[in-house]
Amino acid sequence: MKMCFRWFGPGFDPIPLAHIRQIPGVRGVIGTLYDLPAGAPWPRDRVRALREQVEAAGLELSGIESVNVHDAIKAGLPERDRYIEAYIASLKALGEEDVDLVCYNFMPVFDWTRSDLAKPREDGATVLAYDQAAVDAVDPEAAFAAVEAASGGFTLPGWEPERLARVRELFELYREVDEERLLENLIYFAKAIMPTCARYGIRMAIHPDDPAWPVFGLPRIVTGGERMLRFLKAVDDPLNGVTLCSGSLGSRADADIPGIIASLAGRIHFAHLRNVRHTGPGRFEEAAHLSGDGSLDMYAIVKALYESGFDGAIRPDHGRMIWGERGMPGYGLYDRALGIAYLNGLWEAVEKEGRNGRSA
Ligand code: DNO
Repeated sequence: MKMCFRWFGPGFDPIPLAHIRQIPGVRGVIGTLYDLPAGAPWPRDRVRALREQVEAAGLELSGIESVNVHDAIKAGLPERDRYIEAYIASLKALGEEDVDLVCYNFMPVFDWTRSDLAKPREDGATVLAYDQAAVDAVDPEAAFAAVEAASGGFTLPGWEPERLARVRELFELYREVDEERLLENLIYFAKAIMPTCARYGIRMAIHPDDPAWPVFGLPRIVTGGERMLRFLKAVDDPLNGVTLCSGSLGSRADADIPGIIASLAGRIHFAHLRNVRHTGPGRFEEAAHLSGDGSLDMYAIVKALYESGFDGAIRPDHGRMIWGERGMPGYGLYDRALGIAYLNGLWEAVEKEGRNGRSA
């Protein structure tokens, strides 16, 4: 297992690499070229500069999150092949710089969605929260504008301002796209990039939809274990895998995350671990990583990952905003560092139990 930390890069992420280096057990950074819009080919020299910057801080560039997929590919427009070529160029640039893990998602228009970016909790922290009724009460443009207004001046992943200007137009693209079409478009994309992934040994890790159900009437297809498995079977290449995101899958109160992990064993290339607290039908808020603070059994999740043979990159996911920190909602240093300390403890315990033959 390689413990990592997501970092958005200079000018975007207020957390210095030197601070990340001091979190016990963190070896890797999950980086990105945040300023490049979906569809732009990544230049190799930019990837190299990022890698060198991370290495100069005593860390390794363990993967990219995200190389975003252009909506023309997701919607299956005639110009998708041009955008797939650009995506392949980005993969080549990454492969040539020895980056072998890419996280992406296939959600139309929006990435993750929340109705509140700073919901106060009883402990004085704030967290990201979701309430379906609140989302149903606004139109997508208003939702986008509200997220921007509440972002504290930070650009949030998946909510880049250039997309805001085009929300209406983006919705139009998906008028004829139902879930089956979206899945076909995903399969078409994955098949087209696999030869390049094979050439460089790049593991693709699709991220589940968050929340794991359709939002604003748009189709969503990466919403649970069976659907992920269906995609993995359709493009049955070991490099075609998933990001196991406990918080996204766990947005559904009925998700059996240890069961999903067991069913996807061998194809989980990356893990995002965090807790979530279910507060009612279609409602949840984020929590500290500790099992007791939310609705997920983090011990069972870490144990299932270990027992599945998972040996890849793990990162803590969103944390609470605590101790007066000002940062990107969900992406503060303090609570994610606390999350790492806890996840490291869980991992050490399940690993030692496993070695002693006391489990599975
Ligand atoms: C949310 C993140 C997602 C994730 C993308 C992957 O904070 O987990 O934005 O990075 O969906 O492409």
